[in-house]
Amino acid sequence: MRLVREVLGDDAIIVATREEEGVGVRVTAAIEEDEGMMAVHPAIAAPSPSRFSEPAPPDPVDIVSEALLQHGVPAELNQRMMDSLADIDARDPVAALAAALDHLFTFQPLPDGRAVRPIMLVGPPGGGKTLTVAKLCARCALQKRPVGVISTDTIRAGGIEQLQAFTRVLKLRLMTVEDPTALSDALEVARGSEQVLVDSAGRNPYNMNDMKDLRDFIVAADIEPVLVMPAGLDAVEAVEMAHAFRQIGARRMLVTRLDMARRYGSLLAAAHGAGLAFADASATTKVADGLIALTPTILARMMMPDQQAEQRRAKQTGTHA
Ligand SMILES: Nc1nc2c(ncn2[C@@H]2O[C@H](COP(=O)(O)OP(=O)(O)OP(=O)(O)O)[C@@H](O)[C@H]2O)c(=O)[nH]1
Ligand SMILES: [Mg+2]
Repeated sequence: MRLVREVLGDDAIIVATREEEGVGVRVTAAIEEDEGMMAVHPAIAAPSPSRFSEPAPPDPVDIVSEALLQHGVPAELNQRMMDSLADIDARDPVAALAAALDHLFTFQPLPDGRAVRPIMLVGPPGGGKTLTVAKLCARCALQKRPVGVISTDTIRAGGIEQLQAFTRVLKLRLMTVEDPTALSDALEVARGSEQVLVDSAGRNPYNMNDMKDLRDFIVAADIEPVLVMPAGLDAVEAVEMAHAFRQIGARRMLVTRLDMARRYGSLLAAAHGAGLAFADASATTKVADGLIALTPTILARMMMPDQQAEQRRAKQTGTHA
């Protein structure tokens, strides 16, 4: 009370006090108006606003704008996302970001059950193709769905053995093929499976021979190439890579290493720039922890984890962030 009176004068009254974890005690105080003033101006009969009252909660759109900058979303895409928020009445920042993502991107997670076409994981070296195949195999094996697994990675030393280590544990037969004709034969063998997954060797998107070799595998049968794109690349580089893989037929992008990067701007830029749909996301090296089927809300939550924690805390304590 002494502190409050020092600041607001002798007419000050304490309206509310509340203990806040890690902060101390928050005191809301007001200055009492005299009776005559209240009678003349009924509008101020309510407790007058105080210099210590709760600040207005921040605008969700401002929080999204801040997040897009932090994620290094390139300026033009950033502007488009912000423009798309103009007509949206967002309740909270995650909902606002999800709405912008929904407006500008397509989300098509890989099938959890039967897949119509075999899926070939393609992409730059080291992006996470083999680990992704292992995760998809494990998902099928857990659901007791018959799965066909083929590796075309006879290029890198140890490429086959790496996948074999997983298929052995899952008691799956791994077929290995060296050329497009052999792939076509292996796909015939795996025809009865609910899903057929094909691993491929890492390819340099800027090397024409590399990309031609890969295209030869893709056109050998009715295969869907899915680009595996790691987070953490330069945004312009990611867009150019995505374009190169789109040219050989990729329409979806599975993003990896989300646990190893803090900025997802390059992934948004790649998907938007090359017109690829988001499929699933990988955020762990653990095969058993699998993949995350992306939706606008899930991606928005992943882009604003602090915001999520803050909202949960606010719900529990009844405060605004
Ligand atoms: N932390 C983390 N590591 C990942 C993730 N995905 C893949 N990795 C790791 O990245 C490395 C490369 O993964 P691979 O699956 O071998 O990548 P690849 O695309 O098959 O590589 P190449 O066949 O050499 O082109 C491995 O050490 C993986 O464990 C992920 O989501 N998070
Ligand atoms: Mg590999």
